[in-house]
Amino acid sequence: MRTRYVTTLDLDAERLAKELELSATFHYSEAYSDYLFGGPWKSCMLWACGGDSGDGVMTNYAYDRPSTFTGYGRQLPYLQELITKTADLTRLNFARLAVVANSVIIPHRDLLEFSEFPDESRNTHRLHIPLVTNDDCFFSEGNTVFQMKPGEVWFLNAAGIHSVAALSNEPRIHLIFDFVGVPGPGPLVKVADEGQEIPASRIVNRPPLPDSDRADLLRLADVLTLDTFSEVFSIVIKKHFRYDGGEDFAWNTMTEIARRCTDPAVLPHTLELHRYYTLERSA
Ligand code: YCP
Ligand code: CO
Repeated sequence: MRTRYVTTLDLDAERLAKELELSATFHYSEAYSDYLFGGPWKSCMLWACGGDSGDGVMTNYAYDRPSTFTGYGRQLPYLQELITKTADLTRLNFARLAVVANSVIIPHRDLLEFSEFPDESRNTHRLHIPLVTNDDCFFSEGNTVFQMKPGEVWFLNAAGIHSVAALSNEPRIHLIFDFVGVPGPGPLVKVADEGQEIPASRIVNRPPLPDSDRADLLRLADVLTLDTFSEVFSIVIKKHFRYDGGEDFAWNTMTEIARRCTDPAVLPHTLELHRYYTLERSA
């Protein structure tokens, strides 16, 4: 599924704020926080296979049972309405709230752990609706950095390498849908589909990374050890969102810094993480 903008929904600010306030009292899973440097990845299932809000680990749900609203989803009538009017519920496996602040996500591919799942239950299509966001939130797919605004509906290619930055303390709250990819009577979304590629107005035009900045980054080799790995990688990922360093900049640069550092454990660790986050990961 290619990344594309679908449409913009008119969010009811008042009803939304009320429900987000209530949802703040729910238990959020911190599963997948190992993908982040900075604040955790917090998620809360509103609709799930089997109906249990579960532990947030996408492979740990009852894929053999029908999906339905969870106990949390049932307490949020406005978000229920939003989910019901947006998605073809017959092919919707999950809808979750995801909250992140002050953090960057390692460039990664999702859905790798579902390779053994049967087609009828496998998550293949991912949709985002930002509910709360700000100018310091960025998404990247490959070497394209873009921003999604509140109420916009986007299909995101979760199987491609993507990354996120939420560079302030203000929480970024998205509603995230995962669908099965089997054919159905109609489209996966019930809202008017404008079917656009990433609109130019949403793309962040980053200046090319100056050579001197690249040299500065490579000198992080002087301080890179396993203990400082997160900090160094986080600096590299932040650079990717502000400057265009070319295709696969974050992983290439981190690997090059690891190659230059004195701790011999760092390079194999980097290569292993690269494999895990972008190539191969079993359930
Ligand atoms: C997902 N993507 O499939 C994960 C969540 C970050 C990476 C955390 O939802
Ligand atoms: Co992801």
